[in-house]
Amino acid sequence: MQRTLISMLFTLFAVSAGASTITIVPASSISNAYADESAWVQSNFGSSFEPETLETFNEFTASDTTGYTSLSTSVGTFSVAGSSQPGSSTLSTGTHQNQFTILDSSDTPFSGRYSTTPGGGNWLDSNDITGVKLTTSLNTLLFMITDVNDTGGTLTIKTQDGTQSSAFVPSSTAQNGDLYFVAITSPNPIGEVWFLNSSNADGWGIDDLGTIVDPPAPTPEPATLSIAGLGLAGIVLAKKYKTSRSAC
Ligand SMILES: [Ca+2]
Ligand SMILES: [Ca+2]
Ligand SMILES: [Ca+2]
Repeated sequence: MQRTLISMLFTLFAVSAGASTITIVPASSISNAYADESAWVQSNFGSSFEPETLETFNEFTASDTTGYTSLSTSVGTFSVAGSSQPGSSTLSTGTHQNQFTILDSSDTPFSGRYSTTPGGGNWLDSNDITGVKLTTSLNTLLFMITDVNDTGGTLTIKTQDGTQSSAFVPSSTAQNGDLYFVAITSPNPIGEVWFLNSSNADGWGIDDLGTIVDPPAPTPEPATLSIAGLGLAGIVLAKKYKTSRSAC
């Protein structure tokens, strides 16, 4: 009973912290994650909206020896968060520096992180550093994230307005490589999103970042247009005929 009350208070606190919301949904497979994404978009914005992927990281070169402190992408700029710590040099490999990396399945020194893009390719990897920041002008940000909290760390996602969540629930059967769909939405541009890890030996991979779109209604078929055009021409001709007859 007391636990319920505490969790209710905690929920209220999380909601009142800021205008944005963070939704974390565990997924059993990549296709399941995309189904969760579509369902979330439709239930929050209506059936005319759909998710649109903007960043697959496939335009970058994957390398476990090249790291970044800042990287401009289609959804905003990723950078190393202030006071971030480098990945452990004994427990992780990668660049051994306070940098994040772009990896693919042949380059990765980490297990359980992968591209969620259909057909494979690259992802952005935390390289086990403890803080990554994304600065974005989007109001709604959608993404897939892998390998969270599998070796004792806790990942917290926090937005600029103070909203935060660490509601990752690893599956007991497939903890290494666990996949989540995450949605962040705000009435205003989200601004900064922090990915803060409690351990420098428990990183994660992020991929397929995007937003929501409301596709325009399909344009009428050319045949329909010409029929409509003929109808309009008919009305004009009839009017002209009427006018010329009344002039007689
Ligand atoms: Ca990818
Ligand atoms: Ca792992
Ligand atoms: Ca991990």
